[in-house]
Amino acid sequence: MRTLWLGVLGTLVFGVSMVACGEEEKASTGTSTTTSSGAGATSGGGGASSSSTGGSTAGSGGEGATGGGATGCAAGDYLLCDDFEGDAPGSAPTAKGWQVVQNNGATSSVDDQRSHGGQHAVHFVTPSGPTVNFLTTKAIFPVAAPGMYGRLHYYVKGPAPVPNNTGVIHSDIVELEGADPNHGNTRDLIRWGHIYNKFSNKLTLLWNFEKRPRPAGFNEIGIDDDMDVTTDQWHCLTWRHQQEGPASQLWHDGEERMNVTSADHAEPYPAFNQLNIGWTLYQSFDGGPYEVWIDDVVVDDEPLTCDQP
Ligand SMILES: [Ca+2]
Ligand SMILES: [Ca+2]
Repeated sequence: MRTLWLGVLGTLVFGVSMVACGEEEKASTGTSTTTSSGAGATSGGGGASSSSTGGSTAGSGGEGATGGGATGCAAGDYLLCDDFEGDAPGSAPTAKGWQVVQNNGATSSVDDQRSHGGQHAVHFVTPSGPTVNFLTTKAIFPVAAPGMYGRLHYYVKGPAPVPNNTGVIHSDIVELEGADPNHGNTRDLIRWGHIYNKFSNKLTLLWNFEKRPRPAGFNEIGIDDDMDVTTDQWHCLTWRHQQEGPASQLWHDGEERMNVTSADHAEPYPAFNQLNIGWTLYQSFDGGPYEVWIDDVVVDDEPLTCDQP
């Protein structure tokens, strides 16, 4: 079922998000920022993206363990493909041009503790919230095609932290942003994320639309799913954004999540010019740090599946 979570918890979430999402906060977070050039190339950083480590659940997107054939980012023609095999363990994941944007002690370094494919994945550690913890790139934009597609594999270490003040923890795993077509200086942020709701006791998926700074009369829009995302397991996230409509679709482990796919997007989407991935969150919590691994990130102007490189 569809739940307008802001309708239920609007005061709590809205109030916290006002602080957490402020333009000022993000603008001042560049304490660990590093930049390297030329994201988005499709040349492969070391193959071997097929794997038997992914605990994929059912669904058409069945991941891992495919074996054989061309593997790794070199096997596909993508706007962006990163298996993080080109980054040394312990280093920032910048081989493909990501810029690291963090605050409050958050880290995102490549490690070999676990991976979906190959040996490496990015390990996002977020000690407390609200905290920015993103890898960002502008290098793949503008994208000429009307549709934009993405795919990544992610793993949330369990037990996931729980909210300590508010009823929820809202985190963003993929954020696309661009200039608001109707409000100068405002950035539109279209997000796929998760929301842990302590009343339902679920870590579920979320479509979220935010503007920074918020124009008068605009309230953050959020629509959540009803499935409970299991921790300590790799999952595959695939998505589509379409400016016409606008429309968005989300698949989890190959299964389309209709609750968030069919969201009524009353606001026009911007022309995207920045992609952020990671685990940025907006509330304080107990039981941290929040630890998440992301691997095998692909972005393209054509549909993507879980099992292609
Ligand atoms: Ca392509
Ligand atoms: Ca990898």
